[in-house]
Amino acid sequence: MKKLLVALVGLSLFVASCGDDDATSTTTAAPATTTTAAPATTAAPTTTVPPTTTTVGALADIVLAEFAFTPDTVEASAGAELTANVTNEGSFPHSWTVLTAGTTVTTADEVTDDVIVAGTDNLAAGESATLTFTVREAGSYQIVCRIPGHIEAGMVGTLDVTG
Ligand SMILES: [Cu+2]
Repeated sequence: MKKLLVALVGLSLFVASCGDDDATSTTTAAPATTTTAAPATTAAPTTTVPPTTTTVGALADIVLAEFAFTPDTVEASAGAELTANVTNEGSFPHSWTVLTAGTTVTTADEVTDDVIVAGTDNLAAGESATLTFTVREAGSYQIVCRIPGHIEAGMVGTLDVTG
């Protein structure tokens, strides 16, 4: 009896699959597994540590502290608008200043207006700023903190722009 039922089910599946359209496969693609985030159930604030390298389509979160940028390397596409949300989580003032391609400085004195592509003001401890800019040419751009002494202390990074 069970055997017969299985056979019938098999037959009906066969009939169903040989339906109206024999030109195209009848195996319809399963709906893509939805990756919608489940409603947040965690109450704790997320304090995710940014990776050391961030790929930037449009947005980068940059943290300034003594004496480093996190992440220290940012990747972007030439011609794409970049928005950097820069927060000084350190105790001293800091800046996040992108220099022109080919410019490499070793002290803040060398960071003159003509070598700055974009940069925040000097941000006091706890301050943040949003910087929106577009780099049109591919290349490697040095990022520095222009507070005197901070480049020497290690506050340098790189903006890698790919064409
Ligand atoms: Cu600094």
